[in-house]
Amino acid sequence: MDETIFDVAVIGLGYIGLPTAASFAAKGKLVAGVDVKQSTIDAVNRGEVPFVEPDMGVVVSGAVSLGNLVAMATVPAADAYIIAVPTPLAEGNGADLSYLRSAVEALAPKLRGGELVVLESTSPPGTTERLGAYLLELRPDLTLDTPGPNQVHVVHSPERVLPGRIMIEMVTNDRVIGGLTEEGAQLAKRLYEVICQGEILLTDATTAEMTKLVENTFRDVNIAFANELSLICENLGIDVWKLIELANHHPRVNVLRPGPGVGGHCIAVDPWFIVDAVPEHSGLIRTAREVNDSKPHHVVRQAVQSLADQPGATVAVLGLAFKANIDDVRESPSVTIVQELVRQLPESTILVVDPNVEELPAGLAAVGLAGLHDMEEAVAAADLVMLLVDHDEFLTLDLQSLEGKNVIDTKGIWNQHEPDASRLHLPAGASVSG
Ligand code: SAJ
Repeated sequence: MDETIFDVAVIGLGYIGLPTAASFAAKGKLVAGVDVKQSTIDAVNRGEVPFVEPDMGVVVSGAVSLGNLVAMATVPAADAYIIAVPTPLAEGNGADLSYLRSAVEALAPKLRGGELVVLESTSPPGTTERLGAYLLELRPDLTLDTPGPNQVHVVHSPERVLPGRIMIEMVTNDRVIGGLTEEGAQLAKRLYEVICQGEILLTDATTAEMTKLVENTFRDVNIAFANELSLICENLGIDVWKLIELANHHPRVNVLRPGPGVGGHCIAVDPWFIVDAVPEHSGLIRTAREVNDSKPHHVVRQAVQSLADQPGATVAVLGLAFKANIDDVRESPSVTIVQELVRQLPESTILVVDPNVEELPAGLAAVGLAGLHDMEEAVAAADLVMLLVDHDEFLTLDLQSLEGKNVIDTKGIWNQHEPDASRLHLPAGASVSG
């Protein structure tokens, strides 16, 4: 029997690969989704999304039931390969490219010549060129830049969608495509036009890699400014939320929001790839990273100080995910904060609440926490309530329940100066610090 040749094979069915695969399949392409995790393969083939992301369920289940999306463990033959595997931080601030190497090793034997290979994973400058070189090492019969039947087109097209808005941004965001060759970039443009309504901008591969890193670094540096302001304001005894609200009335000022630190697998990671590439000129970027990384420890210090004369106090921690209304706990500052609280407040009971997270991450189970708690019950039992994530559910908390308790509101959602928070007047007796 002839082997099926898929239109697109997406390698890695995570937060980016799965919605990408489903979006192509929804547009009528025959798509293979490849993953190393059997539970992910089984979930997708049942039409289910194995994580929380708005609007993705209906697209995945529709694509699977139409027969356009099939998940599998091995890479099949395809006309286009999209690599969407993790590129996490390695020792010494570089990227761990081992998943990428495995993906290239898995697809190399399938190439017949003429295919498009797209790297979507966020990558340090030069990675796409190295990917191409590795491909040629594995398949010396192929070529990257000599036109002909043996040419394989390698490009980088960084994913730029925002968790929580992935299905919308996958379609509406502009897309940058950097090719090792102009022809490759054009081929990739024609592919992405199938799912992307935004502008498609063509460049070289290294500029495309840097574009993605710069976007996340821009955000990191700006969040670091907000986080630094929160520390300065604490020292000056002024309200950082009010200050930012006032400053943002200026037509060219848009200060971001302070918080308990920067989480996620992108913004907390990508700036290091630039620092690693050109350390001698990355002082500002490095400092911003350090400011954001220090913020969880500052929040822990605030908590410990506020309980100095209450040994054995109960602490309710609201929010474990790395940001609002998602279930992703990767690099979450909350996880660091809870771990530190357990260590520094050994006599205290720590009650963790997160309506989006089903089970405690391993790092918290390992420090002896038993499970997750109901918001109202945890707050009722607590001497100190710490708000770490602005999940919608926490906005609905009856603020009378905070009466007489210490409150650390790192997101400013219970702050009476919030412009949209007329209902959020704190009861007498509650003290809030941000
Ligand atoms: N945060 C703040 N203050 C703010 C905004 C964010 O403390 O004013 C914190 C969040 O709470 C969270 C972290 O920063 O812990 C990151 O959240 P985010 O919403 O800024 O970004 P991510 O990591 O969910 O997604 C980013 C996006 N990049 C940009 O907006 C430039 C997204 O478009 C990328 O596709 C994604 O990284 C990625 O995968 O690289």
